[in-house]
Amino acid sequence: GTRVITFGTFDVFHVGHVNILTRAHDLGDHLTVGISTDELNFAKKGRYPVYRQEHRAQIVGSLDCVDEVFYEESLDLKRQYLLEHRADVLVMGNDWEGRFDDLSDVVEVRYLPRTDDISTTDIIHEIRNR
Ligand code: C2G
Repeated sequence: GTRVITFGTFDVFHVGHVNILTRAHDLGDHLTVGISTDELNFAKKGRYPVYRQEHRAQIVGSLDCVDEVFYEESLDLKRQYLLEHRADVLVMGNDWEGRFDDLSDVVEVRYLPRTDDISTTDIIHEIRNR
């Protein structure tokens, strides 16, 4: 069967996350999700996620459309992760358009449209301003 893989932080889990994960699931027979670690987020964005990695992994791993989760510790290990998990298709939101094209020799790279008008950052601001 076709093995699909995707990556993300999935902090303050919302409907945009549901949409990309269900669409990723529908592209194959098995979906693996790499959950960006707290330290990777700190390195990338200069802040820690609201939800710690264990909770983010538990939430994503509890979905019917997700078969397996693991921790993504570095952006530079993508190729290794794809091989370890025997991925056929890499799915990313189109905010990453073009960024992983160099992996096309090991997987089919698919960028799916993001869900409009929702993001973790907006939710954090919305809560803060109440
Ligand atoms: N997403 C979406 N629509 C939104 C918000 C997010 O489709 N409104 C998608 C993103 O495009 C991404 C996934 O949901 O594919 C997870 O988003 P983030 O948690 O923001 O992931 P990010 O921090 O970009 O981590 O290795 C790559 C990175 O670790 C991806």
